[in-house]
Amino acid sequence: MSKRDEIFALLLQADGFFSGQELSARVGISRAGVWKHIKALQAEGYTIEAVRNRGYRLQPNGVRQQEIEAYLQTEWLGRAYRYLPEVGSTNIEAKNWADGGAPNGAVVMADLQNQGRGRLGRAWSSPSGTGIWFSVVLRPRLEPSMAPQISLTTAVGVCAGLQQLGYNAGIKWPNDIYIDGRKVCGMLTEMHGSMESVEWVVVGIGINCLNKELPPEIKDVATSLAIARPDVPVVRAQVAAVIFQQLEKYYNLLYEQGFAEIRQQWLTNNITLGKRVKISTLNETFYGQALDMQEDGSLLVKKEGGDEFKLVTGDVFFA
Ligand code: BTX
Repeated sequence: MSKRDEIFALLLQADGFFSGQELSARVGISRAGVWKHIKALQAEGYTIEAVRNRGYRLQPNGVRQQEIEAYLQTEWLGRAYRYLPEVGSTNIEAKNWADGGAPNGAVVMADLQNQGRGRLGRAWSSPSGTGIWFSVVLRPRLEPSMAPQISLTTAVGVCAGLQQLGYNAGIKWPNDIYIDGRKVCGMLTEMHGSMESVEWVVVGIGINCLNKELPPEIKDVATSLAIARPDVPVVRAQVAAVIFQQLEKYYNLLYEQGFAEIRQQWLTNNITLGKRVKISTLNETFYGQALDMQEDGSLLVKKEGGDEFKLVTGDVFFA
């Protein structure tokens, strides 16, 4: 544990103020050194009161490991955990960690991504102090052709977690999570392996939590938990831990029982089927009606005035 993590852990456990002198003695650095770390934690977005003769008092509102663990009930997902105050993209960090031997269920979490990525090279807005931006390393025993099942299972898990927390969440094919017709969460799944077997999958998940406002370019299509339900206080560490638990539950179900039950859950919670949609693939754009999500994860669409179309990759818009 770094000195900063030690200071953080002591402040987190303290019931009220913790004296600067005692922090300095317990961690084994000078009081000026303690102050330097307090400033750094404040710069990460933590509210830490500093009061003469009393010491420091922390308001835990972040996503460091100790905060997550206070809520975490999983067996394997999120038990190996790396927190980075700022990173380019957690998916890139997680892929590097996966290559270096990260265990199944390892999580990389950031407070801020300065190059958060969406699908097809798009950008994912990930400002500090607002969301949970994380990537999970999975080592499933699956054939590469079954990778879409991981993405759909992820959507089912995140949706279940948000519903458990009281949000009216639904899934837009394949794996965006919507509340009130707006996107609250996106996912980016990346895979590494041979033709026969998957070595690792990195699932990157971004959920807007505390944002009161969203950037102009997405504010009409996106939302956050705080915007969706201003009446519910949002604790990011709790949101993350609940979602970790639901993800673990549904990944276990996928591995133990196959895709059929996951598909049922997806169908129950989807907001896509039956709707008029605009489909955009690399080759064409057309309108139609979303009919079904099939056993292989594809979306069956009835083209307007035309045939049925099996969508494997592409974007779906409500039309
Ligand atoms: P996507 O390509 O489906 O969505 C990207 C599009 O969504 C953008 O073009 C923009 O219109 C909109 N958008 C951008 N930022 C947000 C936001 N914060 N909320 C709602 N809409 C937004 C979805 O790609 C996949 C996103 C995965 C993000 C996670 S965060 C952790 C991990 N690390 C990383 O770099 N990406 C993943």
